[in-house]
Amino acid sequence: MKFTKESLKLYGVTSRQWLNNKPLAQAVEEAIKGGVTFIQLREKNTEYEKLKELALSVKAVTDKYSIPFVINDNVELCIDINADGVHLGADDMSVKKAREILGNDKIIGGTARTLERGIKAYEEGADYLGIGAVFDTSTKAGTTHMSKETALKIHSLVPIPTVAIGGISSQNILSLKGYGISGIAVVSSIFAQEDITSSCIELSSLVNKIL
Ligand code: TZP
Ligand code: MG
Repeated sequence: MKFTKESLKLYGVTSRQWLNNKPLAQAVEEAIKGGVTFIQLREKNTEYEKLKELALSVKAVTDKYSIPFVINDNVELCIDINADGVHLGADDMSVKKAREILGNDKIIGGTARTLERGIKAYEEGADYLGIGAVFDTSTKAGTTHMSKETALKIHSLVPIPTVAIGGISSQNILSLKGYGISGIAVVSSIFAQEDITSSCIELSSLVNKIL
């Protein structure tokens, strides 16, 4: 697994709530076959043992395709299963502490709702920033809107790549042209879809037009 800004092009964030009985690892494999370039395990309200079982099943797939695999919020689980890294929001362990614990070989992503948070995450050692929410979303409560102006400011002032998140679908991707992003991070437009592979093929070809 090699991480570059190209890895962020089509960043899949898991949520098994929409999968009915399909195993999460199968959904992830379908997404990768459609062109997903990065996977974050984000399964809320899940106890540790179950989370670990899910993480190991997904890691087997991401390792098979050499796709970076990070864990939302949970540095302990990252170490436990030797994932490629973590993604940390404002309420999670600081990027600084996570970098101290994980060392330089792991990927650390930070959520930045503002320019200030983006600068802080960068200074503390983040490898990339998740920025948003660029559109309305019902997948996560309490998000705040990020304007194109803020996204561009982050792009010009923070020297690590950014990936946009929040309500992104094939219908609105093209309006992200000019945001300075290296990719899009998507939950429902991948994992809530009947045909995950086809959805990813479409998202992947659209995202090529805005990078
Ligand atoms: N962080 C900001 S918006 C969001 C997260 C995790 C959810 C994005 O989900 P969707 O379904 O792609 O709008
Ligand atoms: Mg978090």
